[in-house]
Amino acid sequence: MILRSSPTSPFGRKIKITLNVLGLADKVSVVLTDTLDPEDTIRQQNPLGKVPTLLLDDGTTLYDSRVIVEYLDDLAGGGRILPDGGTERYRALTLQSLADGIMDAAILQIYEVRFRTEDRREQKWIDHQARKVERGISSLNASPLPEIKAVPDIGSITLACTLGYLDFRFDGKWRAGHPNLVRWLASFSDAVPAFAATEPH
Ligand SMILES: N[C@@H](CCC(=O)N[C@@H](CS)C(=O)NCC(=O)O)C(=O)O
Repeated sequence: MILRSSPTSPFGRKIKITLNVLGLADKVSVVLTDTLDPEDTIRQQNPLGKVPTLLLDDGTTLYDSRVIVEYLDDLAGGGRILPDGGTERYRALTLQSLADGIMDAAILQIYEVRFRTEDRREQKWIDHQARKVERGISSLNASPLPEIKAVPDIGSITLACTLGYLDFRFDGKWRAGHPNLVRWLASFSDAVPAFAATEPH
């Protein structure tokens, strides 16, 4: 299988960590993708031109990260990082949705700066996205956080990737005033070596 991704993508990092904790890393080669390059073949593989995109050996293409995670969990036997059912499953999926949503809001702020010249930037839009990140981080810090395990569930993996992206692009400003999350991320990093191994660069 081929994973289209980039070293900075937090959504791609979700998949790299998933592959590692499920013991599937040797079944996938990562092919570097430049989503800004109109000549990059990613646009033929995924009309949205986004990473992560997974190309299966039979020619099937899977996206986005949530679909790829489901596929890989099934491939590994099922119920490994996506709990099979009940409260645990929906807690993990909802945490994935919240952490994905924070990533989306963070990425939109970066794209506003990347795609618009300074005089055309819309501060109200940037602030609107920044408030989503702040509310998400505060609510997570105030809630019970998932137990740390060597094979974490998809909620934990996504949360770690989101915090890692905020460290990478926003100088770790989220850390101030959110000690529970800071402690949680340090424990996650200790328990899951794939987190440090996939640090964005
Ligand atoms: N919902 C998607 C989001 C993926 C996404 O936003 N990827 C970014 C990189 S982190 C991307 O490819 N951006 C290029 C673009 O929007 O054109 C997922 O879960 O995979």
